[in-house]
Amino acid sequence: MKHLMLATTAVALTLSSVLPAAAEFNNRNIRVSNGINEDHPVGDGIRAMQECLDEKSGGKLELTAFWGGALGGDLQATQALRSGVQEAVVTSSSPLVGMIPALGVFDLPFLFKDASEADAVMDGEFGDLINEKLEEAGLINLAYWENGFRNVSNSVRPITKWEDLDGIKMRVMQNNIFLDTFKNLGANATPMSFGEVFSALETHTIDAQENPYVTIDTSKFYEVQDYVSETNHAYTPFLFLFSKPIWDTYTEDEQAALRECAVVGRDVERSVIREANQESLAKIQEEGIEYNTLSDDEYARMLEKSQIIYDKYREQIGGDIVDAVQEQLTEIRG
Ligand code: TF8
Repeated sequence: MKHLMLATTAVALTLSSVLPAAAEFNNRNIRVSNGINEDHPVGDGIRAMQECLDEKSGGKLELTAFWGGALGGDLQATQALRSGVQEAVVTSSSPLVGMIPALGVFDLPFLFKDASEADAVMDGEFGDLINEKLEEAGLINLAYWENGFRNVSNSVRPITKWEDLDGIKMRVMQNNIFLDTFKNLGANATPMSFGEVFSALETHTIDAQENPYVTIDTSKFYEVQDYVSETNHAYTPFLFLFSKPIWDTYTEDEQAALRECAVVGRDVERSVIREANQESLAKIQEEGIEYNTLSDDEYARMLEKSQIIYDKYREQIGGDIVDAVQEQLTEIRG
């Protein structure tokens, strides 16, 4: 009997080293928290990601998306990931700067000139460097999706030069770099979580906010704003974050499928959002928003005025991080 067992084990061992192991997938329900609404292009990205997961896992890995901050704001949801009580969140990097200072690099004003620069930086070595910092904080970044270039909306006047921001009560995301950038331009800036913005605009607790056109559209800010000015003052990525404590209990096959499918979703989301941006701008204008751009000279003055933020926050972000992004940008710009 003992011999038989040993022989069986030996055969099993030989077989397992010869045959590829069957892919290991368990039934997993993955809750994905979103601050934005379902008609935002992130919705398209998540549907594409799910199709990819269905194929790879035979329907075992299932995403359940929550919208409009139903599971809490970006910061709260991210904390839930770190403590292992929620699987995933699609969040802007900016509200997380307090826990991961290196993320502040993306808040440096006028860092990227266009989306292709942002893609190259996020999807390249620099993105990996930031992912390491996230992992140290208990967060696995599956991929960089797009929130996008940010523009100022308000209910007071068109912003045609930085001086027009003077005294405007403006909501900014919850970190010092954004706060200081707009204080430095003369605004009366105040940090606030995204979920509070609509009603604060509606009640005139604040006059202004800044977000990509798609968000101004899908979160209906146009209903409570009169002007949109194309400032393109920052590009914020969306991070597709996964809880590291939960991640560590998943099989290698599950992890690989999630990483690969998050990239499939990313490509769909980016392409949809880049088209939707112009459609959203047209739509909010039809809804009565007055739109303006800045002249090249005024744009250059705003950029120049904002350079002080780079020196002020270099140390907090990490000199190595700021140098690394600037080196990569120099390379890209040739
Ligand atoms: C902001 C961000 C948000 C997103 C969203 C809540 O202004 O741009 O729109 O992070 O997921 O707070």
